[in-house]
Amino acid sequence: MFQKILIANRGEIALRILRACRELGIATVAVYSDADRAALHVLEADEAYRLGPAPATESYLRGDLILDIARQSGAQAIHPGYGFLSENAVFVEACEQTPIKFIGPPAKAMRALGSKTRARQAADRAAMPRVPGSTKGLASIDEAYAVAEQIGYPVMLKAAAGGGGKGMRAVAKREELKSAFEAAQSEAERAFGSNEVYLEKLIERPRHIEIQLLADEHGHCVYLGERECSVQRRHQKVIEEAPSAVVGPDLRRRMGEAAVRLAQAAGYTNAGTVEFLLDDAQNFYFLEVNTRLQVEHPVTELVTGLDLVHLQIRVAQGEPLPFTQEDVQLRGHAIECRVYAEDPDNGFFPSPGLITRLLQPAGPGIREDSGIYEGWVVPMDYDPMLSKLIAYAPTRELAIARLVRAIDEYVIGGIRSNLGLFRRILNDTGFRSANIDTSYLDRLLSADQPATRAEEETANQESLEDIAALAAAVFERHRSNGRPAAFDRPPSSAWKTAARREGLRG
Ligand code: MV4
Repeated sequence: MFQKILIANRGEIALRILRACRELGIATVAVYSDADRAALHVLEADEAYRLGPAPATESYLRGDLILDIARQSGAQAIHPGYGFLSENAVFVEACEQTPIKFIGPPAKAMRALGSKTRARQAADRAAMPRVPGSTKGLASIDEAYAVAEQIGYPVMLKAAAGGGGKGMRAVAKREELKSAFEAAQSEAERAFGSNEVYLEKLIERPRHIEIQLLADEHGHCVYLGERECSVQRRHQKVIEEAPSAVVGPDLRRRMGEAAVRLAQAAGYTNAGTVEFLLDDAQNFYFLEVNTRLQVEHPVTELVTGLDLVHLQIRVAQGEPLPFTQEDVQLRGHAIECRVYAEDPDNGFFPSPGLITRLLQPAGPGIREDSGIYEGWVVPMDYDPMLSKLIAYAPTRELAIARLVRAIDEYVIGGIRSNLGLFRRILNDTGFRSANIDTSYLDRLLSADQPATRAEEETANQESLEDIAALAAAVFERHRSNGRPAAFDRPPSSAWKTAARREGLRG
């Protein structure tokens, strides 16, 4: 049994893992960069060790230092969270050379599923429906022409080492294939150090549905239902929910059983997610596997009543899954909003800085997984996710109502956030009727473009008001002897810059 776990992450997920450890009576070791000395995960952990300067390559990505700290502190296991080292097979192999357990799949399974062409081959062996196209890298443009001809245009070029939409190109017709192929190859080489690209048939207006898996080290694997993740912008998920409004018991079972077959064929253990595209005729196609705990895992926890982090730790200790597939029952509906320090009115520009006010929502059916506190400076060095606001209710309708209510309670002062965007999505008739696909949010956001002349004039007027407010803020700052003024919504980017400087000095 683990007595001590090192948490190789930061922010809300480090706190999420810390809480699970506390509940299981396991001591915690935090690691941090210079930008995170005052972060909540450092304050809350039993022990904390400095990794290095703010850049992730010099801190949270330093697998060598993290393993040294695990040894030094006497931790028996490392939980990687998501991002950073969580899907790094080289790091997992390094852990496998030591007595320290990586809480996640074995390196071998991670490698087998990490390459998308290899994962497509594994999907075929597991009789899992996948998008038509190649299962090996394209050796030449002539091979690309031949495959595209066979599956029919439009097609999609993808990088085998890619993920999250990077190195991806849609090709409408034969004349566009050559230049897209060459561009995709060089983009893949630059981004991933491998120029392997392959072809798929383009699925139009798909939904993005994923199946949560959990496997122990004794050959048992279960699926924990699906998550609907179609509401996204530039491959960043914005809202996730469970269950999907369009997945019934039969489709769920077929997707779930296919995902389990794939995991078992790859020797997968611990938590993992199989991503699918779902077309408007309810055909599902395997897309890729995420070999980590995901950001959106809470919606699955709420509808299954399970604690995924407890279960990850237990199966990593060698315990068998404490339940079977038949025991897994879905109940109610959960929806998650990813709250970001970014400004939807200004091209989603990141807005890190000092949090001057914080009122966090609570009450019936509300869960907030957060890593922030009043007085903390959100660093500009990492992904600016502030928290995840999750509602749970017996019905989708009531979950939406609870989220809207919670957003109204939520006050984050000093920095911009995307809370207003959620108010808009949750009140949209398309979202309310679950009429969503992967282009849904782009359509919603383009509805207010381009700005009309009248709107531009209003905007000009508002920027004059901003300048007046800024002058008042500067005056207030002087009057209050250098302490920040009590503004919840700083009116301008100049003020943001000032707040950022303030944070850097602190
Ligand atoms: C596709 C697709 C349509 N057809 N593949 C984007 C991220 C990467 N993991 C796979 N992606 C897509 N692959 C075929 N053959 C559309 C997407 C896609 C998408 C997928 C999931 C979630 C959001 C998306 C947004 C745009 C495109």
